[in-house]
Amino acid sequence: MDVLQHADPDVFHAIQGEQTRQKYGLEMIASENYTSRAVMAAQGSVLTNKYAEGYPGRRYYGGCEFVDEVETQALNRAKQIFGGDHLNVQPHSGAQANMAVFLAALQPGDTILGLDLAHGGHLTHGMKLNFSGKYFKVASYGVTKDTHRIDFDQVAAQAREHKPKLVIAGASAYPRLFDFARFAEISKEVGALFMVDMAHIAGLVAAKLHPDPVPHADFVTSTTHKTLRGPRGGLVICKQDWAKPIDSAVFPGIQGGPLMHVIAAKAVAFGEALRPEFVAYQQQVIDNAKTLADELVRLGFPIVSGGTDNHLMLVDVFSKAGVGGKQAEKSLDAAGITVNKNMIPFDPRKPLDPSGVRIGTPALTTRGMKQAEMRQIAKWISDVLHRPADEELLSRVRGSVRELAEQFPVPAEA
Ligand code: DSN
Repeated sequence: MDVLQHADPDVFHAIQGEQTRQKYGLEMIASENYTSRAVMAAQGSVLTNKYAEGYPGRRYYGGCEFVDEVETQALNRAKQIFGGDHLNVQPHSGAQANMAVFLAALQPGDTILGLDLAHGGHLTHGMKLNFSGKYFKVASYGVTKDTHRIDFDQVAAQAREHKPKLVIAGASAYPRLFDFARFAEISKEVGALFMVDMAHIAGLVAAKLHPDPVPHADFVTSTTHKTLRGPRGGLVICKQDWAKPIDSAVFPGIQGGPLMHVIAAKAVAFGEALRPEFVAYQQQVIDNAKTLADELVRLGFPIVSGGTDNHLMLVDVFSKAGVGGKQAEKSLDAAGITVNKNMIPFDPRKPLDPSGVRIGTPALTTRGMKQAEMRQIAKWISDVLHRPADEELLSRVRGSVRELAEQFPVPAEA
């Protein structure tokens, strides 16, 4: 960073600002995490200079012997973690991983069936402005009104009615375990392919603390930067029959040169995920989420589905505190607690100012926080949400947040 300070003070200044924000605030966006310094070192390495279109041993450029080693390490380690017949670690993101599956398995105009965005689904599972919604017909399923769990009667009914070519399981805001076997059964019944987007839960799957999608799905896609705690990027795992179509869909289908520095960082993160302490970390992520959810319930906040089995929860802030998700996000941020506004299932309000906020524990758990800290944070969240415009309170909580944050260094500083 010294080099950058002298070479480009403007960019350096912005990065310093972000580093300070990450250090003194409480990062509770469920899809974010802190990578290790080793992951960042690989990502900031000379591998960013290298073009390597193709795959290990069959590249379109010379000088690929070392990047071949790196990509092979990433592939071997990912396979050790997740199993699966064939893997591709080149997707630049989770959206690219999903796009590769669509390109490999579907024709424009085919039908997909995924979780409704308003019930916790993802943009790439059929949102109308996304490629998935523009080039494919979209059918959706949701959660039940009473349990807020996936409504499998609806999944089956929608599958029978729309005869999708691809059924998708996976979510951005779903706090319960996925029953992948049941999805696979329904897909099979209607002759559909089955894809699981495990981006949010990949770390839990790696630690065997969430049911494993790999045996059940034709395709499993993921990001590498959420609970998995690697660099920003994507990954596809598929059955052997799909190996060639997936590889050609990633390159040359939707991408050119792979980001070898990111693939190196993925390899490092996969190495970390193979260590025993990674399982303890993921267990703590879940324990922290359960404690936080229980405490918020105790303080009177309705939590979607009544709690959580994973790393995140959806809190209905509007019905308890009369504050919309937009204001809740803003006031919590002013108090040093970063979350995102989020629709809750059957939300009477609009996406830009919904009834809920989504809260996750992966990043704070990486800093070493445990149940006692979660209880304290729940109290601060409750205080802020009851008096979201009280500047004096927000500033007091911000001070306390900073004191707590200082006791738990972020990996970039440790
Ligand atoms: N944007 C991510 C999330 O926050 O869940 C999903 O891609």
